[in-house]
Order: sequence, then structure tokens, then C-alpha cells
Amino acid sequence: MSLLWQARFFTTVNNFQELPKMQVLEIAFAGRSNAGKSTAINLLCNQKKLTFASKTPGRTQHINYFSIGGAHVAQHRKDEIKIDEIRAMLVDLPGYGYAEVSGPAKLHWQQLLGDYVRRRQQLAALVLIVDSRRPFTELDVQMVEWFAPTGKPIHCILSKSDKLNRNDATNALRQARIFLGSYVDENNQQLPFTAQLFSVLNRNGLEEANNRILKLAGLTAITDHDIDTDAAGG
Ligand SMILES: Nc1nc2c(ncn2[C@@H]2O[C@H](COP(=O)(O)OP(=O)(O)O)[C@@H](O)[C@H]2O)c(=O)[nH]1
Ligand SMILES: [Mg+2]
Repeated sequence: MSLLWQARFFTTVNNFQELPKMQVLEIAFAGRSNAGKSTAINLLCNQKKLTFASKTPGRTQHINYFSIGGAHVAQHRKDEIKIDEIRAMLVDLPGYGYAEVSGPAKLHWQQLLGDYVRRRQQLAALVLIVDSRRPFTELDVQMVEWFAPTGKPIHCILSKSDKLNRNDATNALRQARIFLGSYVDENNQQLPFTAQLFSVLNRNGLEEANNRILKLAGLTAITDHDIDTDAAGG
């Protein structure tokens, strides 16, 4: 069992000003629409319908929050004790590159997305979902460029690896690491950018992604079972 399995829908946000005020670390999931973001979040959280809200018409361009810990607490219920129990937030960002969104709506979410990744203090790391067959489109690069100046980690999940043969998958991973490795800070030090292969179909990379996300969120990968064993052993 992973702590991520505790994820519960928390709130939907459509403006920077509406973002939760609480000081809890956030891990945000970004990616082109159809990259496999919702499916990946659902698998990581072991819930079939967690990201259902992200598919509700009118909400697809919103930021959806899922809390880890303090289950079933809604933001607008003033239940401070439960709110205190929230240990981290998973944040489902609007998918980008969706052709049918245009005009003012497109501008609005681009701005919201850009503001969020560049300015959100609580944001600890970005999990970037990229289709392993179509790595780093223009908009993915845009996302990396927005986030790189913050110096915070990006973990790139190359999704749908089951669609590639072993050779092509290895190649996709190598190329992704080369691309991400080309980003450096002002001291010419590589930024903390990592990548892995992932498939919802055959669960390739599930454990790696889980452990990585828990670590980025400041939650350890220790299970209840491990804690019990340690206590007994001590
Ligand atoms: N073969 C395969 N298909 C996947 C995988 N992950 C997602 N998909 C499919 O890709 C499509 C888009 O997935 P979805 O999670 O809705 O993408 P989102 O728009 O990024 O949230 C769906 O039809 C999924 O079933 C995967 O690992 N392997
Ligand atoms: Mg989705």
C-alpha cells in the first residue's frame, strides 16, 4: 500500500487567487492532453475514478487538487484539525495542446498554467507526463522552460511504454535524459531533472514513479508494514 492511495478530491481552482492558502507541499502533474496523465494518476493512487472531475465538461481547463491524508475534507469546510492532517497535495494541471480550445479560454488557462508553475511557492516538483512515442513537443518544452528557473525538480514520466519495443523504449528514455540533462542553473550545474518509462497497461515503472513522487512530496516510501516491523525490531 502506498500513501498515494489515500488521495481524495479536494478542490477545483480556476484562478491563481483561488489556490489553497495552506502550506502543504504540492506535486503537480502536467502534460499534453491525451498523454496519459489521468490514467497515470489513477493508477498511482489505486483509484479508478479519482481524476473523474478533470473530465467533467467545464472543468477540464481547471486545476484539480487531491489531498493525501486528512481524507474526505473539503476545502470549504472549516475543519482545521482534519486540514492539519493533510500531508501533501497532488495537483492535476489542465492538459495542454487541446486543439478545440481557442481564443480567450486558451489564453486564460495558458496564463493560469504559466503562473502556477512559475510562481506557486508550495509547488515542490513537477511530474511531466510525456507520450513516449512523441517526446517533448513544443508545449512540453515550454513547460520545462517555465519551470527551469525555479530550480525545482522535474520527474518526466514517459507514458505508454507498452507501445514501444524494448529498443525504441530504451532510446526514448536516453533521448529524454539527454534533453532534460541539457538544462543547467546559473552555476552551470545540471537541474534535478529525471525521467523514466511508464505503462499503465503492464505497470512498467509503477513502483519507480510511486517512490519518486513520495520522495518529492516529502513523504517517505515507508509502508505501514515497514513501520510495524521496525517498531517490533527496535
Ligand atoms: N497503451 C496504453 N494506453 C494508455 C496508457 N496510458 C493511457 N493510455 C490511453 O491513452 C488515452 C489518454 O489517456 P488519459 O489518461 O485520458 O490522458 P490525459 O488526457 O493526459 O489525461 C486513453 O485512451 C488511455 O487509455 C498506457 O500506459 N498504455
Ligand atoms: Mg485527463
